[in-house]
Amino acid sequence: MNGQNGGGAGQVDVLVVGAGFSGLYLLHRLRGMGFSVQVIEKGSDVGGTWYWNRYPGARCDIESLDYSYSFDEDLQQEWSWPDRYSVQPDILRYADHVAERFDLRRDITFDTTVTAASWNEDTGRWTIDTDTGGRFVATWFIMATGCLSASRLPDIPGRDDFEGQIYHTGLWPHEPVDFTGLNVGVIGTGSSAIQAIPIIAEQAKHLTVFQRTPNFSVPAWNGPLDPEDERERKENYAEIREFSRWSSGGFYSAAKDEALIEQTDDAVQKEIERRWAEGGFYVMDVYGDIMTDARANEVVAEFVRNNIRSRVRDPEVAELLCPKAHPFGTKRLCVDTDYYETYNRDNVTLVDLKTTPIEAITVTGVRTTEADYDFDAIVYATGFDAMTGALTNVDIRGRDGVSLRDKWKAGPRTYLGLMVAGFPNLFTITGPGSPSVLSNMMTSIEQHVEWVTDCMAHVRDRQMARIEPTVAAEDRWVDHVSETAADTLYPEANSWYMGANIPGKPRVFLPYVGGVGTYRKICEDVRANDYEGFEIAR
Ligand code: FAD
Ligand code: N01
Repeated sequence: MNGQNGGGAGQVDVLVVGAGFSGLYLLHRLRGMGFSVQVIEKGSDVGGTWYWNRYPGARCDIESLDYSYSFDEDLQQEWSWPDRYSVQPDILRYADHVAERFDLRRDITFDTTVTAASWNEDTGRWTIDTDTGGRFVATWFIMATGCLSASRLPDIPGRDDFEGQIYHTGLWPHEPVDFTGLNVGVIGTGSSAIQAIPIIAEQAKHLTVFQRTPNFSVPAWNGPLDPEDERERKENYAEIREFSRWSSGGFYSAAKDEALIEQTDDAVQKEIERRWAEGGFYVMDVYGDIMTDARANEVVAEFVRNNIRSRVRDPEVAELLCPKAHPFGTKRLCVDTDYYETYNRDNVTLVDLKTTPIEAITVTGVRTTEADYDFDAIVYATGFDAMTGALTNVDIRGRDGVSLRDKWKAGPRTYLGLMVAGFPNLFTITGPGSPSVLSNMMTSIEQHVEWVTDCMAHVRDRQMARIEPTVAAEDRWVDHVSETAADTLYPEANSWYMGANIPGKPRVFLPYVGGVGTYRKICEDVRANDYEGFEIAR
């Protein structure tokens, strides 16, 4: 069962799909509990997101001291991050270190994609097929396939006609790409683009950015990790991690409950500036009502717009870069280093696709309704089929052959984002209906992995063989997730949180917006109440 590469087949207790941070921790923990485990990974090595997203400028936007595992005290004390927000190669080096440290690779089969899985009611087992002809039989089937792993090229007419170099940020080549002296077009202005654009602009002869929707981006204030800060954090790591587990966003930030609209203008200005000076996501925690009250949100939104206006010299370009059609934070906040300043360069042009949409990709570049642009290279920073794409890419069939794709036609249905009625013993790590992408994913991954593995051990220890949610519990949870979102401003944006970036995808708010701590409490109560909402059977 120790296939490093190639097809492989056999019987195991647990089949895990994906060797990102979720899959690695699952493997380590399940092994420690005495389960036999096989991990299948499409890529040639570990790291998931950080294996695939090698575009220039790729880095995390949760501080590395938070965006790292907390489950092993020695690991978190011994590992040192060079930067406050680490670059992709450093995060990948960390994933590699974890795989080596815990000897994980021997149970991972690389270069293999899981294509189908079906539940056999008589045997109480999953049969899992791969693209290399492998077939595995497992009692437990865990999709650790990532929320942002199904990268997406938009269906623009003529897309395959372009004869220059084509890149997608989420499928970047392993060898460095040098844009020196090239005319480059970047399509998209989400988090990936905002990180890549300043660096591509430094290399390229000319860079043209095609923007459909401007995003709110805040400065990271990145730099080398302050040794004193590191020492202090590590001394208090246990406390800090525990705080994060019960926080709203899963990282070390004290969210303010007070309402912005009840403060004086002067106090608000000072508080936003204070949070702004901390950099990145900390500004989201500035007041308790900014994601629920449009008036409060607009105050922060205008603060960010004014910052854009102060950073971009050409007032027309600055206005184009100012988001006005969606509330602050309702599309994922971007965190940048010198993004807006890049538009002050002579070799950078911004094209507003709202007024001049793309008509086609041509042999030589991009045609909008206004002009033809010729490029040596086009970079698609066009994102992912988020949260559900990697799950529905696999033909998963539960009881009576019901397919997950069919069950989720009108939007994903899960209980707690963890399990699906009709699909016994299938778990989805950071699945739709859990806080996942609205949080520091490391915190959410650890919480899910620990809950799932404890649940499996519980079923085993009771001499039982299967667990699945009831339809009633699932229905209640789906309603709760959408009602919680409806109380916020999030549904107002055409975001990937809403499935709005994929034509035809149902418009449903995908993650659970109740907060990491609240969600953890719900999951712990479910467990304490003998897995309330689940049926456990022999
Ligand atoms: P992934 O890392 O996505 O791993 C899933 C793995 O499953 C992939 O390797 C994939 O190849 C494999 N897989 C999928 N389908 C199949 C299949 N059918 N068969 C075989 N293998 C399969 N989150 C944060 O909290 N903070 C950040 O700063 C942050 N930065 C990010 C930056 C980028 C560029 C991106 C894209 C995401 C970022 N995220 C961030 C989210 C990030 O995805 C998570 O933090 C985390 O890395 C997810 O880990 P995972 O193991 O759950 O999924
Ligand atoms: O993808 P996105 P991403 N024509 O979907 C545009 C995480 N992440 O890869 O907004 C023209 O956000 C699209 O336009 P619009 C993070 O969670 C984190 O950037 O749909 N444009 C948008 O501008 C993030 O949210 C980091 O109108 C088209 C862009 O492409 C998530 O991954 C870094 C188009 C896609 O933006 C995804 O980010 C990177 C079309 N047909 C990623 N189709 C960190 O910093 C799409 N677009 C940690």
